[in-house]
Amino acid sequence: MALEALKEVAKKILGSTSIDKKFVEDMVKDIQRALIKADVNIKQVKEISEAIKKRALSEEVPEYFGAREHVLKIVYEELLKGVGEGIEIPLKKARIMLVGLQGSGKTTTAVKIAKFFKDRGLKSAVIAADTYRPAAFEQLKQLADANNIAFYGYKGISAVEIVERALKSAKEDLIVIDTAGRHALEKELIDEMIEIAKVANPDYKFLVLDAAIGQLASKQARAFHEAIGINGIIITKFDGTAKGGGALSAAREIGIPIAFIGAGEKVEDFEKFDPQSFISRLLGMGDIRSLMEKVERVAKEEEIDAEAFIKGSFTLKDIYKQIEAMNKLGPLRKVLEMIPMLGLKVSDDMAEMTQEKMKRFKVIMDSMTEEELLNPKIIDGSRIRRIAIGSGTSQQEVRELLKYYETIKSVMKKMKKGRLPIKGLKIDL
Ligand SMILES: Nc1nc2c(ncn2[C@@H]2O[C@H](COP(=O)(O)OP(=O)(O)O)[C@@H](O)[C@H]2O)c(=O)[nH]1
Ligand SMILES: [Mg+2]
Repeated sequence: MALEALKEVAKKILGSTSIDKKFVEDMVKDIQRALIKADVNIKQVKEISEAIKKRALSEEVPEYFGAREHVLKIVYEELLKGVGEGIEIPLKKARIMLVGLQGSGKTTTAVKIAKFFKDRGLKSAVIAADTYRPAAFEQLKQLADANNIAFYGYKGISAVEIVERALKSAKEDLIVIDTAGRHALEKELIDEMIEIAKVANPDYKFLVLDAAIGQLASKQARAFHEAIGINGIIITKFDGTAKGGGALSAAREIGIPIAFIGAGEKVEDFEKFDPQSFISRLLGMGDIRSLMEKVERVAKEEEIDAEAFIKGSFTLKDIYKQIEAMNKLGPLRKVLEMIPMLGLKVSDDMAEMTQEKMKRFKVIMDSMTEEELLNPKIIDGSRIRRIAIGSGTSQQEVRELLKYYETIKSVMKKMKKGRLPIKGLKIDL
């Protein structure tokens, strides 16, 4: 998938040695290439990349971020603007009507939606209102049965009559109406959609769009919207195409939210569209925003002394604070994904550090004297033995902690010349 290239962009940002004009320009070009390849519409590519460039070159880096984090945040925010809103569907009684061209994925999606809400506690059902395709009835019934979803379908009557009859007997909370498509949006199809919508009075009319159509998504969505008025888009087959950006940008362009994304043939390959986590994942990171907020908050709380690093008087006490800060940040893996140096540069050694290990280190440091914490150089063999016994750990573990300290210290030294990645939090953790 072309958008995958954005992960590389994020990696480059976090791994960069300095964020200067040249870096920003190259980065913006990379982003443009990725978006264009993904079929995002050109106007939006321009808007997004210009906004990123402008902000990255002009904005002052906020106190609690380093330049890299700041630029990454800008990229994230501008991409987020580019996809627009999601849609919140409350867990209560609702009727959802699906429309879309033949083969776009309506029938599969009908069951995916029904299952999605069933998994969240609603009773759900599907209605087979496609009388156009001969096997449509069986296809939906089989899928519904396989997933324990109530199925309503009747043979020998019109689609409108099917919906009318089904709705009379269906008592489920969440009802999804699967309709027929055509190869193109023709009058007959439009008339039928309008008639069905009249008798069904759906709370949601969702257009099912095949991601593979790329830039054509915009024209198609517009046409359906004009014909019957849709209030959400479901993008399907996001797994199989490099062109998914086309459908994403179509939704934004027309101003219709994206409700769900289907990324596979299986019923489980389906998720509610959440712009923030979607973009975070495109950039290959956990939930960036919430993590950044946390980092900011913890940085403020801990007030780790930035001066100490600059002067190079980095002691075990800083490691101690670092570990405390880290505990507040939550799952280590997530933090490491986010934080540049540790995650990417210093890398594996530290990445492999488990939370458990951090706890052990803390215990070890609790058995050290103030003098040892402030001046780790004095910790010789006999002190190591004493500390190990006192903390109920092993000498090897104490040595490990000292080695960890040395590693971080040397990274800090190298960094002194550059900037501190996250001011305040310093070691970045
Ligand atoms: N890879 C992939 N295939 C899908 C997805 N959604 C639907 N399909 C496949 O697309 C084809 C057409 O789907 P169908 O639901 O029959 O489309 P309809 O004609 O609009 O009802 C089927 O082979 C589905 O298995 C998806 O998200 N990913
Ligand atoms: Mg179908």
